[in-house]
Amino acid sequence: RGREGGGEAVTTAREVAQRIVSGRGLPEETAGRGRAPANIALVKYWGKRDEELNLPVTGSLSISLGPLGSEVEVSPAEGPHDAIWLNSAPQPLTGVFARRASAYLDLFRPAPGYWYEVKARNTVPTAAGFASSASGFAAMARALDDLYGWGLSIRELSVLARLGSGSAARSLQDGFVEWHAGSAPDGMDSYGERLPAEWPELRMGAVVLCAAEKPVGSREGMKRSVETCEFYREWPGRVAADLAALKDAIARKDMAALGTVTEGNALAMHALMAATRPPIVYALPETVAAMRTVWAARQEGLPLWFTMDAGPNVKLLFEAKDEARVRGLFPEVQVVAPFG
Ligand code: 2P0
Repeated sequence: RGREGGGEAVTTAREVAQRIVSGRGLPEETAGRGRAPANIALVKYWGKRDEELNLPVTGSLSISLGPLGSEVEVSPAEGPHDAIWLNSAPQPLTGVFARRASAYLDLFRPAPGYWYEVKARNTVPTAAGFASSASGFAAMARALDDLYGWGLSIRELSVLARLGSGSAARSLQDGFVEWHAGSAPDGMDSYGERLPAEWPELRMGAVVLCAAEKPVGSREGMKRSVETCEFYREWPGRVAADLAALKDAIARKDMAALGTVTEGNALAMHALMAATRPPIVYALPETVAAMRTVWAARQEGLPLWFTMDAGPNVKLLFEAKDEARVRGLFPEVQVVAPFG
């Protein structure tokens, strides 16, 4: 897997970005602002067909977390380097956050030696266990669009956000968002699209079991799975079936069907991870205990399901009418109403 070989000219992320914004010159404003929601995948993204452009092997489908996400302000700066702030704190240029932000800004510099100041703020509680890189890059794409006055479509913004982080393609809209895998080598058909569905009673709960840094990042982990997991070939077919079942469940507002697909897809992804070499296991004893609590509660009639990402924390899925019982089981849960 990976990039097409055979002497074909490969498309770089900067080429894609410049094609989208081409001929639309210098900033129109002195500062641009953007905000974007975090998202949690119900059918997961795990594996790329192109690492430069963050093009996925499969589609995925997430739910956005409304007010929880990122806000970014970007403006041209004096230099001689970018100035990057996170939650009001200046970020060291050699740190992971500033390096990733500057690498993304490289896609949008009108000329070498053109610098930016970025002020990023996460509205996700830092320890909530909701990823912020997706909302961060989506908010950054929106802020750049505002700064330059490009007037890009949601679809174009989603492609630009994806160049920063794959899952950011799903953070341009609220509600349920499907990220189409696409098949074009330049990825112009790989973007997030909102499903025409509302589910005001739906709730997502974050249960933080461990806030420590994860042992293997998603980027490295999914690459390793594609290269070494002998079951990876089963994954695209599984995702296709799960996507179809999930969209059907959403259209019918069938909580049991949504929960069953979501929980099963997360467990299948974690099985892929475990069968990767060397193995990747994110679950802690507390993670397994939380899973068992959910299963036992479901046996007793509580409509409650979970999902997990590339870490030990658990996210719960349920409906508003069951919130008190869920809080009884998980007193520390942070509950989000994705549809406000
Ligand atoms: C997801 N994850 O669908 C899956 C589930 C983690 C587990 O998207 O390399 O940070 O920037 O494209 O988007 C996390 O991966 O990776 C992720 P890159 P990203 O939410």
